Amino acid sequence: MSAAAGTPAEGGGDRPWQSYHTAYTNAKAGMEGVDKEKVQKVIYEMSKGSKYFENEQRKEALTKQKIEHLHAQCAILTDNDISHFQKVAEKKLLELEASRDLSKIWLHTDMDAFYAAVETLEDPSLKGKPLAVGSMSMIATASYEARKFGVRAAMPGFIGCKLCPGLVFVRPNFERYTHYSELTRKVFQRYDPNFIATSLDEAYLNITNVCIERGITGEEVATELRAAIHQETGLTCSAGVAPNRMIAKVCSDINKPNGQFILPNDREAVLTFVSTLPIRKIGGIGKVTEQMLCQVLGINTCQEMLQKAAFLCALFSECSADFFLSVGLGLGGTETPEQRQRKSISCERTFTATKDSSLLFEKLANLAENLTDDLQKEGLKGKTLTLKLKTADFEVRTRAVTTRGYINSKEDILIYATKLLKAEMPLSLRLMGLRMSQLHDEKDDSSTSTQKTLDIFFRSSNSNLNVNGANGQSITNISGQDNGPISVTTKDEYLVPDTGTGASTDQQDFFVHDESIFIPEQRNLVNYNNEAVLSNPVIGDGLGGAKIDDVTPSAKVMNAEKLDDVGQLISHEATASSSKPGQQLWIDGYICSICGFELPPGFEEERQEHSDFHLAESLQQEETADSKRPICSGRLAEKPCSTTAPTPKKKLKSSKEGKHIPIDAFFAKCNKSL
Ligand code: DCP
Ligand code: CA
Ligand code: CA
Repeated sequence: MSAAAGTPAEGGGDRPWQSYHTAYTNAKAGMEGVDKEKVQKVIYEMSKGSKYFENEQRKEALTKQKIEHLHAQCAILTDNDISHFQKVAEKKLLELEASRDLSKIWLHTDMDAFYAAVETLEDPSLKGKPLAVGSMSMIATASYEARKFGVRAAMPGFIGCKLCPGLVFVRPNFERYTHYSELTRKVFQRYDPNFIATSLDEAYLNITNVCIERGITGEEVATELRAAIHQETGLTCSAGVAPNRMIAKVCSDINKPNGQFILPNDREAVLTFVSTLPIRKIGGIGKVTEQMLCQVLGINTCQEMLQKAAFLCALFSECSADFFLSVGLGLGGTETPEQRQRKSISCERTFTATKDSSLLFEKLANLAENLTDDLQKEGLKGKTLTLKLKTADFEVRTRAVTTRGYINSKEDILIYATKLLKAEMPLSLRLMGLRMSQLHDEKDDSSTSTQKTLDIFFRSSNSNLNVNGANGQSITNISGQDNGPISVTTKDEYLVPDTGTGASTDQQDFFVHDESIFIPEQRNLVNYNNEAVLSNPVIGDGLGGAKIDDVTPSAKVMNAEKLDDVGQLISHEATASSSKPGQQLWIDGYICSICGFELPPGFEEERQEHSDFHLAESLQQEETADSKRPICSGRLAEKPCSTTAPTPKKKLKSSKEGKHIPIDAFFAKCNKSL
């Protein structure tokens, strides 16, 4: 096996930026004509020497290591091994083919330049301007006008300014986005009451019944649904229709913005579609996976997975190989996933940094009230209460208490939350959040007696919060006067990383694969319909519909368990073991340890971008602190960093009818950017 053509030169040479690939250089819709090399050069030069840059290099080195290891694994495969795995692969392909279901029609919809479009709708003077929603540290999204310059989501604003001197900035307003998101969901509801919302601006709808009942095609549903969304919101979206969700999502990107692409429920059409489809277009295949498959096995398109099926089975875990082979066959989820049990309910607020303790306790009381309302509305109680704090210096801390009984009253929540907050005082905060996890339906709750012991403990002023800070976290039993057993979990994001686990975890992640790099989409779609996205809009941290790639290699979640005073096992909330600045982990496998944003494990690419966002955030903080000068000064023409005030809502006109890109041109374009 040899490395695929186009492997970037290693780090050096006349043009070092050519080997510098970050999330920012990966083209999004609307970035087709962008001079990729110019963008790469600007990004390289502006981030060289920074923490972000170092981290990118570290990630690059890890990927290289992974690739080398795979090469070595390939080299030791004997002819016998290969023929064995060929048989394994053939059997697997037959099984997968037998599972092909062409009876369902799925529609994936994705709003166009969502935050930017909402802001333009609210302030029509922004129309036609290169617009970035976000700040100098982080761009949440860019208008299509700005994308022409290479400006895109997850990029620090100061780099955006350099690429596009006339870039106009608008601060994000998440309440607005949630409002518009809810309007779109009302429309989705009409077509599929069990629609799956995967972010504020995206959803999957099973439109099989609508098509049958009304005797209309998937194409007609897509046209009608997009018109209805425009009618209700004044915003445009794009849609894809296909026999399964995996392909439907790819299709919704083809004629973006304000377009749609329909793939018929026909096996040949699906196979033809995947025969030229670049693997990176598949949700779950991010930069690292792409590089590995391309450089080790020469796989660029989905169909090439089939040609290399034996090697995929030989080199990867069964679960990963299954996923790759399904991609090659163009298979994806067709059944509506079971409604997943909600894992937690949370709320958080960002505010201007303050150290006024009475103000902070007042905010805490409001949060407790909101959390109580949400819990009671759903008839839930919880056992683990987590207090999340973001200090004025952007340090994120979480402090959790696990009770033996279930609670949901404002009084109880506030008692525990107050105790947790008091232990941190004095400090200046810019964000507070409360989360209740280990949820239980009220009707099954029989914990009244243990609750009493907890209450007594927390009301006791002599309780001893014995917190051990090793690795930025600890799990400690706290005994109050009545020996009521509870535990407290603490975590600081900015403490010393867990050097004991770092290197080996990287290796494990790589060899195990399953949960860290590739996860089949159909196993992981979460029905967020009534879940986190609605109840926990991403307030303050700016990643409504974040896109992602591979998990930070050292990411590790530990499930701590301890025996309580009476020898009973208490399961603690999973906490992260590493806490270096910018090192963000997925608590419980789906909650960002830094901002609490929730993303199911299948969304690997989104996760990478989300991680990149946090890195960019810390980079910008450092740079700002270092230079104490406005990073964009002199570079920003026209209206830099303007913050727009809301103006009366006006309807957007649909601007792009009949401008659809033919499928071949689309993929030719994609291939060029590989
Ligand atoms: N978002 C974010 N940070 C990111 C990516 C996205 O905050 N790194 C937010 C802003 C986007 C919204 O999520 O408006 C939806 O993300 P998309 O990836 O769907 O991008 P857009 O809707 O902005 O543009 P497109 O037209 O490409 O879908
Ligand atoms: Ca979108
Ligand atoms: Ca989206």
